[in-house]
Amino acid sequence: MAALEDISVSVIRGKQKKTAALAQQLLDEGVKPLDIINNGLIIGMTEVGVRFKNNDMYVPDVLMAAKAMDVAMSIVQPLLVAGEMVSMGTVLIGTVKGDLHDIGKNLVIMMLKSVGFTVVDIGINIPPVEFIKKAKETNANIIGMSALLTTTMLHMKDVIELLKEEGLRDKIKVIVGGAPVSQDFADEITADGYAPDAASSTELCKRLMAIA
Ligand code: B1M
Repeated sequence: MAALEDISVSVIRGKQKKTAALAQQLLDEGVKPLDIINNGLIIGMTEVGVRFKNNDMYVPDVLMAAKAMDVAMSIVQPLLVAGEMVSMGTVLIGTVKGDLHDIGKNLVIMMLKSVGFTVVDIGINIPPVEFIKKAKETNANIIGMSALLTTTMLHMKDVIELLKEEGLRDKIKVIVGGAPVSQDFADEITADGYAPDAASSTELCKRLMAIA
């Protein structure tokens, strides 16, 4: 029997093959995909964040851990979204200009998909104009922006300003998140909502779509 702790440790150690094998084993043993993510993979990645901050892990180790997490996600994620769900709305999501961090964004995407939102992932390092262009193309109900750097989070305001200029501000809701982002910052830039983590982003989007 594998334990969720085993997969957390495997992510921390950046073991791709082992993490993938453990994900499959846990699934085979009947552990729910969401449990594997929340109580295994995320716990591991959170610890990676703490160790990186304390200089107990360095960039290459962190990249290996992120890769191990990605590999396991590719096994677990399809099972989360499986099932016939009516779309709750379209969320366009990306990491803002100058920012390459996507682990948190990808978790948010996975969670949103798992509860039935259609999610359009436009990737990382996305300039404001691209957010607006893609939102128009996909008829997005919500634009979600992620930022992990105190320097790049400032671009979130630019997207909101551009939405206003395009006359779209009252048609498209805006949510923001990422480690340096806070409710105060979201209020300051007049975003419609802030989610501190992937799980609460689903509740926020449901609320904004008036589903919850
Ligand atoms: Co970077 N990095 N990094 N990094 N990195 C941080 C963010 C940092 C805090 C580390 C530190 O110094 N302690 C620091 C930022 C400091 C600051 O701005 N105040 C930092 C730095 C400085 C840098 C570089 C500048 C380092 C360098 O090159 N000198 C560089 C910048 C590159 C760039 O973006 N231009 C850089 C590079 C990298 C890697 C490439 C090595 C790698 C990213 C790999 C990848 O994403 N594919 C990396 C990583 C992994 C981290 C840490 C260790 C972990 C981030 C992470 O994935 N956390 C991070 C340290 C830390 O956070 N303690 C750090 C796990 C993830 C699940 O959490 O992303 O917060 P998070 O997402 C959460 C919530 O925030 C929320 O839900 C998620 C899940 O619960 N959320 C949302 C996120 N987005 C949301 C959107 C929403 C709603 C909720 O709605 C739309």
